[in-house]
Amino acid sequence: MKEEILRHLCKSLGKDAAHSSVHDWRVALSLALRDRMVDHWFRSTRETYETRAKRVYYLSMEFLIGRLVEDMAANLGLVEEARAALTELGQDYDAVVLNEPDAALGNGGLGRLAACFMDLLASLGIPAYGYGIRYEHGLFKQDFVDGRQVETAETWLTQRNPWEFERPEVQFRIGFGGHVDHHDGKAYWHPWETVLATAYDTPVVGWQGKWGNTLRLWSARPASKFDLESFNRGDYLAAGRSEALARTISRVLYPDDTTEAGKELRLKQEYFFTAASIMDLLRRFLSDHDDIRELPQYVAIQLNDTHPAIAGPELVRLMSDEHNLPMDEAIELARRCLGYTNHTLLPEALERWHVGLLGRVLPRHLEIIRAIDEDQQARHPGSPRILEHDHVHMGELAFIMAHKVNGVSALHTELVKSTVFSDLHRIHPTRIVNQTNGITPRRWLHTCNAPLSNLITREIGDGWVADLEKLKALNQRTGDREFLDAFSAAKRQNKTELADWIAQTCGIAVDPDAMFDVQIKRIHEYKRQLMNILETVALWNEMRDAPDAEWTPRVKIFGGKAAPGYHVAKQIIHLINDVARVINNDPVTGDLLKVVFPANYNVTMAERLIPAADLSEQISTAGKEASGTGNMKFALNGALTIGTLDGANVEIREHVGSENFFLFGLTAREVVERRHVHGYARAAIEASPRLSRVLGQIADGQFSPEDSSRYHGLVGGLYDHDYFLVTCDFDSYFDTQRRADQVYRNGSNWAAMALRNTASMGWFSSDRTIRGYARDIWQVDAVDRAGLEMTA
Ligand code: 9GP
Repeated sequence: MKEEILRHLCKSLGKDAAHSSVHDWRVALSLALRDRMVDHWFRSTRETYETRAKRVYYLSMEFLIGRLVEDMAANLGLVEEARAALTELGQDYDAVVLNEPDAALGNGGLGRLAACFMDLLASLGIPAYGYGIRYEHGLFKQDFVDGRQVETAETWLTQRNPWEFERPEVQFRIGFGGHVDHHDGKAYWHPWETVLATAYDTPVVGWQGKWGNTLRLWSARPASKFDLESFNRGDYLAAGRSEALARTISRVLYPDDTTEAGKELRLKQEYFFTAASIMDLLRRFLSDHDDIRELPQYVAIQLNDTHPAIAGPELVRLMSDEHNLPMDEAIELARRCLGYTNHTLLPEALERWHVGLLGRVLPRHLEIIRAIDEDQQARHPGSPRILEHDHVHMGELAFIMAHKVNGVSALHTELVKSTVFSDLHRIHPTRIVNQTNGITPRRWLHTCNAPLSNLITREIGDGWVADLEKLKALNQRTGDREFLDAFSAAKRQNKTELADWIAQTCGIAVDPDAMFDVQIKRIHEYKRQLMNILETVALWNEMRDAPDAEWTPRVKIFGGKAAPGYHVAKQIIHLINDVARVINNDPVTGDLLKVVFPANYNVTMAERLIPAADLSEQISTAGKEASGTGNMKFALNGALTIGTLDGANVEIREHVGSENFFLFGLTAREVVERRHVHGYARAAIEASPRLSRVLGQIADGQFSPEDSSRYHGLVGGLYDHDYFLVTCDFDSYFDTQRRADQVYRNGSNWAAMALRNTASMGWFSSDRTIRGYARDIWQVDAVDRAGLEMTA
């Protein structure tokens, strides 16, 4: 390893060890690790061709990969070797690992799930490709200026990305706009604009390095030649225009789509990567098969949300316009290949495109969508329409074009059946299935939490890393004082490290013995960070009223970004920072209560916070969080959950036992009923002196003396249209928090409850999830090449 690192430093980077930076060492180490992956990767690809195995194609606008060095080293079993090699070379391994930029090609749960799935597909030896976009700028970087969120461009690609292989030979022409001619019973699309999709491949090797799959990300390039004539005329801008326009498509993750131009760009991004992926998989299939009718036997395509839903019409277009299949047969064949995962019920996230826009950008696809709509009507008269009120409804399109549609937790799947897709479900009663999300235990315990991971391995061996259900053995230790002490010591070590990091990055001193209460996720009204900060103020009030009473010291930790155009979410961020400033400087409460909100939450920060958390905040309005996966990561790392009966919380609670979970709040059904009660929010506030007081303080500018009316709108909104029922759940949340305080004061009881959480989370490994998809949706075999035991 040492020699390989030095060789890369010299031959690949052209650097001399004596004059190399941390960055150089990190790239050299990554290249050395990548070398070790390549053989496994080639072997896997060869085997897939030889056995003509069915391949899974996972189409996702987002892959929230995070850093890869540790992940790759762990899967290859090379962490110790890499550490030793760098140490011998006089380098600090941890600093080298931390030098890697956090690849944030995603917003949150959906993108992180896609990354976990890539790990598991490889670990289970399922031949698979992840397909997405190689964004030049991932999710924006968040800073706080006077407590306000400020966004700047993220720049992960300004340094060399050592993991990827550029494939200039793998290119597809992607058309936009133009018109469609029909003659001799055939359609001919003449796009007005064309860009090239170029592939970049990252090998993804599973646990123990036995199988390698590919994450293929597409980058946009101009299809036209460089305009030398304009350049020679001195018109340099004109010469570069087509290049700039083409590159725009893969420039940023989630462009602001509140403008028409933004909407068009987003639609082009979706079509760009979907079309390139479909063309690529068809090319691969046809290199080995003659009859396109066999496609469903060899190809399973999973649509991660509706973003790649244009895959249905694109497959139909290629099969009918280019391979001359009748349209109805093409529709049926495409359907047999496609599966669709729904990740949200929020109406604003279920995509709809105006027919004017879709017809302008993708005229042939609009015709095909009409044909699919008619085909559905002919087979099922009265079925919900894909095209309605001048819009193309991508959820309906994805549903109708998929042979299976899945929700991501038991509750969410039931709600998918009974709400957004109730009519389609009645027509196709076996199409919707559930696949509760899962997480990879490799990244989310083994790698991110060394103290706990080592303790578990000492106690029950290391089989749990591959088969998480083995953690169940720890249930026998919940009465073992010595083991509980060791378990608490591992948590304490993580908390101490986090406290040091908080002191360095936020300048706030926190006590590692206080309860670390963590809410990290996108900032959204339904996730109710607002309720958390209101509860913080209420607790602060009561601590100040009786500072000598018996309190459990708390550190409230927040992390998350608000979408740049989401005004209320940004106000919530501002409020948390304003409250933090006041509370953290209050000599009366001192160490009893601190509020910490480090900027720029990302995967790396999650890996730091989750192992150190005592309490996991999963407090969404019931019925709104499709699943959550952070909830699983926390429980696995021995945090207790305070949560509502929402998303996967329901199943987590069933697994860890209701006595080891702090439940509060209205159920999904009660939420719907409560919304029908006239003036429910005002009534709830008036019935709660505690909440009224807090809202009064915020509205009066107690936390924003420089601008006392700053939160009038936010507070007024709670009185008038508290759609997410913060007011109705507040008292029950507050009381449950105090119950958590009490239990925390009895340290060994808390530790036993936390251990039960860790021990019971085996079911939430994405091994189980991927096996479920393989069996129920893709009809492929999990070959268990990595020696993972079959638990499903
Ligand atoms: O909001 C859901 C989250 O609950 C879920 O865990 C995640 C993965 O399934 O998907 C999120 N949805 C989105 O990010 C957008 O639909």
